[in-house]
Amino acid sequence: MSEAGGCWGCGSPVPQRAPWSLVAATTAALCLVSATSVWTAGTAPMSREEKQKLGNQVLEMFDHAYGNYMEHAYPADELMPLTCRGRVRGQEPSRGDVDDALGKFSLTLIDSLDTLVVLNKTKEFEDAVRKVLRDVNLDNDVVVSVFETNIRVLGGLLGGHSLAIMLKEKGEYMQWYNDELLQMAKQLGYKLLPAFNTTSGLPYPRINLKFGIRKPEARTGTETDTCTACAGTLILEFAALSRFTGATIFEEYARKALDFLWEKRQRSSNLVGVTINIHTGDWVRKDSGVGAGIDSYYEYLLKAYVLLGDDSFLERFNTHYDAIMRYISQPPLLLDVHIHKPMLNARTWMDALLAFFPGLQVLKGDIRPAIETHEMLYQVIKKHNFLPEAFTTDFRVHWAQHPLRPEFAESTYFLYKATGDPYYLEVGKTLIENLNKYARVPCGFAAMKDVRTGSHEDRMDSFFLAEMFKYLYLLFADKEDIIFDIEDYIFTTEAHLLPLWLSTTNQSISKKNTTSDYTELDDSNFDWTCPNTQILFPNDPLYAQSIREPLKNVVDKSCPRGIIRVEESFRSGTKPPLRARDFMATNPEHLEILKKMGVSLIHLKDGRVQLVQHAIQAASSIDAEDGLRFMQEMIELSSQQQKEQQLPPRAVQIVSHPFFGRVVLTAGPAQFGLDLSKHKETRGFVASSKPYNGCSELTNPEAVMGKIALIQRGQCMFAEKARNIQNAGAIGGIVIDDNEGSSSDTAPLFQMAGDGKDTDDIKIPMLFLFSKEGSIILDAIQEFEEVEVLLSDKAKDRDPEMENEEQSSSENDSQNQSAEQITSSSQDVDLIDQESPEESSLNSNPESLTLADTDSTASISPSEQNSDPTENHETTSLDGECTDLDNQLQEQPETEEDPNPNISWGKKVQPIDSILADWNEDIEAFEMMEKDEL
Ligand code: DMJ
Repeated sequence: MSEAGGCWGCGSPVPQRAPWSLVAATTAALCLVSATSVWTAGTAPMSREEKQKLGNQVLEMFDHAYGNYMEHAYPADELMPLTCRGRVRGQEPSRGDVDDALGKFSLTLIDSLDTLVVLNKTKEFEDAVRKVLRDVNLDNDVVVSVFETNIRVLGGLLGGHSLAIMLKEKGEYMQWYNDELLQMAKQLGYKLLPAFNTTSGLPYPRINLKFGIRKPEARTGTETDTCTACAGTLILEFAALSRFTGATIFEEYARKALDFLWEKRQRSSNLVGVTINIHTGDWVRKDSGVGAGIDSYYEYLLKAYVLLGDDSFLERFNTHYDAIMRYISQPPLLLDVHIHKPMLNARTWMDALLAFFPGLQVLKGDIRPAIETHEMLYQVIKKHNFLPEAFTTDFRVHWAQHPLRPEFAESTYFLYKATGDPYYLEVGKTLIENLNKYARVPCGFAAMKDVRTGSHEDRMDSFFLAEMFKYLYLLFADKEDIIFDIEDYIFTTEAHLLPLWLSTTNQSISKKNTTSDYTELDDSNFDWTCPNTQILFPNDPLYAQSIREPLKNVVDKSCPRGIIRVEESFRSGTKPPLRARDFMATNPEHLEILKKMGVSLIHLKDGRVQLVQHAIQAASSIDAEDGLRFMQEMIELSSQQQKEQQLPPRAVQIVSHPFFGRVVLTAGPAQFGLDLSKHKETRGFVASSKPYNGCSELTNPEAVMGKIALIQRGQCMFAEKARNIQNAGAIGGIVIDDNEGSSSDTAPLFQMAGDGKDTDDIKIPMLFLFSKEGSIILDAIQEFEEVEVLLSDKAKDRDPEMENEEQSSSENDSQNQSAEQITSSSQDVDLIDQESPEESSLNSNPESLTLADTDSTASISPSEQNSDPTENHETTSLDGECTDLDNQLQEQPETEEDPNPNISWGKKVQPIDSILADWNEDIEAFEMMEKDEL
């Protein structure tokens, strides 16, 4: 999908309903082909040399990631780039669901197979295929995610097979190849099939590779729920497997699961929820977006149409797309809503996975919203260097990790192909720079633990190699840079390549088992055409730029449109008489109002205050409603306060050779000592204190004088340790956890509390590292006498002097050396297994306010939901700052109709029973969202 690949789903220049299989490549070429050549203004065009330079940089980065994986991790599933070793499941502390991708099947190697060919590394591909055939065992007693195994391993094997046969046909490479990867894929396909043994046909989320589902040894099969994407992202791989092998069962099973999801869509909104019960088909989580949990379900509907030429998939996709654009899309935002009440936002934040959506919109041919959302995401990236896992509608960080996800690069690639706007090449260049600057470590690329501090996680996911390098390389590549025609293939969600000729092969199962329930839809619902880009771009080469321009300051001057819907419910004349932020528990007038609203106030023994609302005790139904709204406000205020009270993590950055600032460790702050967020960072060499626990006067003051002392956690209070090292002349301290194997990857970070006494005497900065992060420093000391670190609130740019020093040493030398250095085994730090007394002082803040929701916990009330766009605008303008976005938003004519005419969104008073019923549903969804994990 390179030159014009942005428009696979479009049919404009061909007769409607032409069989896709016959027209895919030509249609795509006609759709967007001339965009690059007509560019005359806006971002300056990038020269061929510059593009080649960037392409070569991507190749070098891939070598760094892949080379280190092969050298230090293979045959393990993934590389741990900070400790420079393989991640073997069972040998590392469990990370929960994330580990379900690891099946002891050399995941990263399989996921990288077709990337090697795209990057023109044919010899390495040949070698990698031989390794897979020789070493990989698919019969391990390990429980894996069906979804991840399908997209990464089955997809990886099929992508590898697709390119292996292409190469074989060319006559130079892979002449020995005899469909061995396909045989492995088939074996794996059969291993996944028992997961579909449910009445619904939706697969279980997990399966044991050796024992399947049911057997007691399987340790799985009791799950009741799965995510929509998990059940709806199988058709490309399963259909390809069927069509390559002639074994129809795979395509049949995947179609059946898709049919079931389609049947279960919420009929009035045409949306699907995030999780579904695999036995009953009931929606478990009724919130709906285009990101985590749903994303690739939509992607696969459109791509299944492209690959299989089956109209029903396009019809389904278009029906959902219409609903997405009606309810979820609030350009440039994409905000989750409730499937039953699609005018009601379910969240005030977005997750990073939705960054694939602009790419999918390009594929569909809807360029304008794709440009808008992509630009908004780029503004977020410019602010934080990477896209945080979740960010709020006013663009604050919600979840600070970034596991090197490729979705934004994917959308950038498709937008470039669609528009030919060199702006997107510049975007790609920024992505490359940020990866090298902030994520590159001596032994690969490390995920960001916290984009705010720049700290790392010991993790390099296989999708980084499967997707990121492919999209970045293709972005800068010209046709002649790739050894095959990429337009003959479609990308799976993991960016594996499947040949489009599969659409005409073994089609026998195409229509079997597929429902034909489209009677309520007519042709006008189906968008068979793309915008005619031949007209669009030549006439206005600044088209994309003109769409981006109003969004340039969207992040800096943010207008949190997503919460307007919530806000307006309070502004539509029905806000509670007392606002949560004004409430004072000592004000008798306020207490009187609370009483009227049925809210009682309980003083807890520990000094906290609890609010409980019994709607039944309110003076009237309107007061009860006010009370519920007050509770809702209070919950939001309280959670905001709690967030503000949490000190953000800090960073320990190793700046001496060979790290040169590249390894950044997540550290916990202290409630005492120098506040690193207010002061300049502290830089110094490290030295272990004696005694190592730092609980008494140090016996080695000469060793720690002027240095940053390392101290082990336990046996006395954190503040006591700080005083002892300070007295010995240390300029800072790092407390290292005494729980062997603990890591900030798996344990929540905390603040080191004081000792309940005045700690003003402690002047030096103190940070806390979990054992794994601490051992990286301890290992470094073993290897080098001098290890210098920087304690700060945010990783600092690498020292230019260090950069020069680093550059001057030969790259190979430096890499090999550093790899050796950090692979050395963990130092035995003589751990003492004793409860740490300091933990007792880590309790909750007694001043904080908690809310009980025994009778009612307020959530967003639907009764005041107002869909009037002018009302939206009024609210927005009151915020004062929302100039650019505001104008942009005004320009969007809102044509949506009330999907459910039985609900009066503007009605002021709703019967209390119905309010409570609504709320119960919302609370349920809200609680689910709280548990939400990407
Ligand atoms: C990839 O494994 C796939 O793209 C999947 O669909 C969801 N996202 C991850 C990478 O972020």
